[in-house]
Amino acid sequence: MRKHRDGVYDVLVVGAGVAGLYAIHTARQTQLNVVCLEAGDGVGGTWYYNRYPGCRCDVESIDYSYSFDEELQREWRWSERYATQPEILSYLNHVAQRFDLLPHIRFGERVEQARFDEHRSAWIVQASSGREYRARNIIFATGSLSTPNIPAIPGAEHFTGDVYRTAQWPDSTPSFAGKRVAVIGTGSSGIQAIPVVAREAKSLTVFQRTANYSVPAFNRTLTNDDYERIVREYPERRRTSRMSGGGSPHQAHPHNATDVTAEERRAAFEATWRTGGVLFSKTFPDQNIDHTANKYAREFFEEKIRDIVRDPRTRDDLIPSDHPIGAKRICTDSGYYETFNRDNVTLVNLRHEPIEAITARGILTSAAQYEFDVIIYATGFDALTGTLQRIDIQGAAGMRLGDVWRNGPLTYLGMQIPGFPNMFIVNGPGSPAVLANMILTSEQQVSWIIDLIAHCSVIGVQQAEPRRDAAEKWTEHVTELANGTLLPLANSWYVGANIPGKPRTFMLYCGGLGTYTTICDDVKAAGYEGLVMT
Ligand code: N01
Repeated sequence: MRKHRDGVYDVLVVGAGVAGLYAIHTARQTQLNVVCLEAGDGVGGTWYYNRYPGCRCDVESIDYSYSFDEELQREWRWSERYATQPEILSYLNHVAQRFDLLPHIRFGERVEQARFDEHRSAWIVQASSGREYRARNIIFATGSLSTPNIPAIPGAEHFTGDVYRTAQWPDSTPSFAGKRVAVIGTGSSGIQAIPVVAREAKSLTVFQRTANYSVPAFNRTLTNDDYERIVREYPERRRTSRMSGGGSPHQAHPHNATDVTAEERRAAFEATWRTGGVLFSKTFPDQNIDHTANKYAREFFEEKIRDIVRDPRTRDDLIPSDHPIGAKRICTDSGYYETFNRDNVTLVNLRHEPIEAITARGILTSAAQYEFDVIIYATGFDALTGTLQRIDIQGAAGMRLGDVWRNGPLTYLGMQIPGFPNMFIVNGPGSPAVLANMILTSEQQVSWIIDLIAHCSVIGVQQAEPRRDAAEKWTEHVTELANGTLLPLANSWYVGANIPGKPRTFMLYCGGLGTYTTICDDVKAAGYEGLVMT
């Protein structure tokens, strides 16, 4: 691989997931020399680590796929409407091979420190192997959800059975046959794993702290006819998706929920319910803004769940009462609520009986001692900032990222931070990230970043970083937009509420992918307004 004469890469990418792979490809296409450091032993990021049973994407496979190469788009055949983790991982491996990205990736190489050398205008990176890398630019493609949250439950280390974490699942799937299994956590991961584990285990006990909203996926296989139509519609589908709020072609109802009749409302909710999953949150334009509109959506949801779950107490426990629907990402399930009608499944409501400790034989709540052979933690992530804050990142004058972000993340366009020249984040705080289709957000942000790097190289700029006032203005804008919605009202990972001590701030840009793209394009067209280039 070609390096600069002085051993400094043009671009060092951290992470070989969806964004990292595209960053390698784009850098190469732009004649930049690039190296990627990946902590895991394979490509895929999220899809490499989250191998738990039932793991799927909640965005349709034909949308959750790269759009940058028409042949790839035409030739790759997704087998189901919502792809499984193994199928997505094999797709990402295919992409890495097809575009010859593997020679650029150093596997098993975790970045421990990244320090900016102002005199050389280069990042000096220390990796877990002890090797040092130097690069003019560093792109953290480390994912929004890549550092698992491991709750500090007293006595957890004393449990003598098997312990699994959905976010760090072993390569070979363990058998739960004949076993008494506990799952802690009912977010998207738990909700996907629970129905599958329940079918195999002798018994399954689900420990739920906060009831969540989940909508069935209505998953199905994709036929040849589907594919003929998809290939025909792809150009328009992609165009609409890129300019949409969520990065998929689905549009909300033309009127607000509060402006239509009860019959029209019901028909619209029924239609998006049948479309499946997280899309239910996009039924009406005012659903995530207006309490009354949100209440209508909650009532519709509640009715559906009451029709499914037979046991009255379990039914009551499963219905959320403490946050608006959609203020946490709506989960997408296959048979989640039906699972609680099985004789071998029990729900424990931790609001009534909190966990006090984990013991050698199981879980002790304030009401009972439960015995298990297996405990599965589906307890989420230190999202958006957690991974970056665990790396010793030092910008100009030794400024540490951990200090700059102590009271919450500060970014310009979610991609750059003042005081950290030539450093970029993909799908970080201040960007749409998980509020949209992350393959399209990755393509959009990586393209913008690589264009800027190429521009600097052409015009002889050594260092580019945002002005502090520009970053402050952007971050205030991100907060203001969120405050105009119901999104900050849940104790979600969007606001850092799942991590004790994390500053509470709504971290994502919720103005939609299309608007965000236009803003980024305008900044570029205005000669990278808001940046200081030296
Ligand atoms: O994590 P979560 P996740 N004691 O944070 C509970 C994406 N994703 O991995 O709500 C007891 O949502 C916690 O309870 P509470 C998607 O963006 C997508 O499931 O904090 N319980 C909660 O129930 C998603 O939003 C897909 O009260 C504890 C659960 O653990 C994001 O990843 C699939 C606890 C964590 O839920 C995160 O989802 C999977 C404790 N001490 C993930 N600590 C798809 O594409 C935490 N909990 C479908």
